[in-house]
Amino acid sequence: MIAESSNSLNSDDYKKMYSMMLTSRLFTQKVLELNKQGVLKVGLHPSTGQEAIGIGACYGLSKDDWVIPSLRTMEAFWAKGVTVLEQLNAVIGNSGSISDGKESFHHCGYPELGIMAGSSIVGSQVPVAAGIGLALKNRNTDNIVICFFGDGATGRGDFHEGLNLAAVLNLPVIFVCENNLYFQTVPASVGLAINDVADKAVGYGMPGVTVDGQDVLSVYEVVKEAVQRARDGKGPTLIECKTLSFLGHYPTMLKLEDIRDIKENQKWRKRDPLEILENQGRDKKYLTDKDIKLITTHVEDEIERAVEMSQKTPPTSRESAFKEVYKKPFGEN
Ligand SMILES: Cc1ncc(C[n+]2csc(CCOP(=O)(O)OP(=O)(O)O)c2C)c(N)n1
Ligand SMILES: [Mg+2]
Repeated sequence: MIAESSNSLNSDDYKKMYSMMLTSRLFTQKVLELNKQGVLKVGLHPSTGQEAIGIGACYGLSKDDWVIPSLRTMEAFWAKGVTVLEQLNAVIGNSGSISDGKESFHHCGYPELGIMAGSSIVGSQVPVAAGIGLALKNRNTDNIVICFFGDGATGRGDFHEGLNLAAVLNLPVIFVCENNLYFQTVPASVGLAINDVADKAVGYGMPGVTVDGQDVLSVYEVVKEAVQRARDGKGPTLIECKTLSFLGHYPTMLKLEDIRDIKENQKWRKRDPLEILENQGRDKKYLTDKDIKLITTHVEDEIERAVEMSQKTPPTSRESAFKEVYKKPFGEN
């Protein structure tokens, strides 16, 4: 089933969603630029082209609802209230980072905002989400957890265990697959015997929905329905968002032209999630050209300020590497 966009959002919502999607787009651009200049030691797994998924899915969640991002779901952080400066400090790994520089921003957890730290092991967040769902259920809350992962993760045992457990125990979990048609360099068609990841849901006894991952309003509506189902005690849903990472897997390591079909890439770029929302906003008169200009200036300023402030933030100390870890420095008990 492909869902249609509906009308439950107002002009303010359109502006907020646009602003957060643009934050991802420009933040990524800035980090990659600083990395190229040698100012930043690391790059990132870009979500460019996929911005509608995390924003559409997380928009309107409370801080008591949980999310676990994939290595690409940058948008979940903005939607849950993390600032550009906090995320930039986390990319740099300086003392302003929530983990004191121990994690790249994809894997940072912000427990007070309901963000569970993800993991580098593809798919390992899926059974963790079932665990969070079980804890929420046992506490008799109506809170839910959204778990993001890529199409590649759906071939892992973790995926099977997590979905099976969530269905068997009727847990409040929404599984959101960012189906960007590739696992790193490998086309999904090589590792998946079916076209639609949502079809896997039937094997677990839960609803499976395919949605246009370029359309933030459609993603929002589909996830909202699944969230309500989970809050009502009706159990988990698998949602597949069709998309493409416009910049490929990790552009500072792997060149797009070496790993992707450029014609396919160009075709997808014509369905840019930001442009789609701009057009939807103009049609409804919720987002004017003046609004877009103002939002762009605001986001650019915020990123520039964050770059300046992060450069003034001290590096982590040697001692901090041994805080909150089991292993003590050599020579200590
Ligand atoms: C278990 C495991 N195998 C391999 C890797 C290396 N790796 C990192 S990202 C990635 C691709 C994952 O593809 P997908 O789940 O579709 O997510 P995408 O990167 O496309 O968003 C791979 C193979 C890993 N981190 N963990
Ligand atoms: Mg993928």
